[in-house]
Amino acid sequence: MEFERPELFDFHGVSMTHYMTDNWEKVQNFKALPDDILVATYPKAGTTWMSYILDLLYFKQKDKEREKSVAIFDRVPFLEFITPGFPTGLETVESLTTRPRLIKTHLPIQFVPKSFWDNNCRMVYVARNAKDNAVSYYHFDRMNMVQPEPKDWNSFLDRFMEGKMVFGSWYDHVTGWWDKKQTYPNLLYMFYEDMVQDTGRELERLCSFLGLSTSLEERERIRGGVQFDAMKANPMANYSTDPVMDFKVSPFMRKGKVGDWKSHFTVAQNESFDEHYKMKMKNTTLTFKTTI
Ligand code: PPS
Repeated sequence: MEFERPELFDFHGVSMTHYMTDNWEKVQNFKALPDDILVATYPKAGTTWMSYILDLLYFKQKDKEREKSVAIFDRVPFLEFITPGFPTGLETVESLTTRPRLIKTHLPIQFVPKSFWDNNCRMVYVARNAKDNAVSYYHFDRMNMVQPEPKDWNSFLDRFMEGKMVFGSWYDHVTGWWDKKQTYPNLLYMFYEDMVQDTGRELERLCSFLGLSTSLEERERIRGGVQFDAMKANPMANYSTDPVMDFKVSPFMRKGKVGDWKSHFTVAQNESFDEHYKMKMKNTTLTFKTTI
């Protein structure tokens, strides 16, 4: 099947593509259940990693078949996604028979459907430092045929700084969710860098937020299964079964590192990025590690 790269357009003040907005009304009217768990991220911040961790925490013991034959994007559907040739994200959510439903979104805070708030649903947000996030997004847009054409790295980085990316500005996204966390206790805000640095500790934090009592042994088993190399080799987790992705250009599970930005940013790009970053992030208490 041939896929068409979309154009970006302004959607209520956020850059989007029609693959993320064509189902808008239905997405906005989505009826969340009180035990639904929303996995929210800016694209390329660790969504798949968190999704897979949650899936193993809830279903590994109960459903061995799922582990072998159901891809992560069918276990944790992408709520707003709508692309010809696929069931919509919403249809996939509605076909889930297991509980709790784990639901993925990249929506900025102001676009989250109201019923998630009305039902006081639990949400896990994962944030990743801007530089690695931009690099990962660039390679993703190169290999994903339903994303806008990324062109060259330099112009992509300029566009990232301007917030002209699918799902808008990284700066607005991470700070918007951070601000929400201050008043909504059912939101756990996690960092990709912390997960890389100490996956076991972050797993424990996650379990405590979810009220799951897992043994150390069980958490260790999960930790082993969600390591980068294990997920990269796992066809149910590595997106190799998704036809919109061209693995000849780049794998989905690319490097999984903190600090890969150093092999992409020139000295000049780094300086202007840092200056712009300071200005954009001057009013927030949110901070990131760019190396560990
Ligand atoms: S998407 O398309 O928005 O859902 O992508 P997302 O899953 O958010 O991000 C993909 C990046 O996360 C890395 N990744 C991991 N890193 C470390 N450990 C594990 N287990 C892991 N799983 C996914 C993946 O490699 C992408 O980052 P880059 O830097 O491109 O390698």
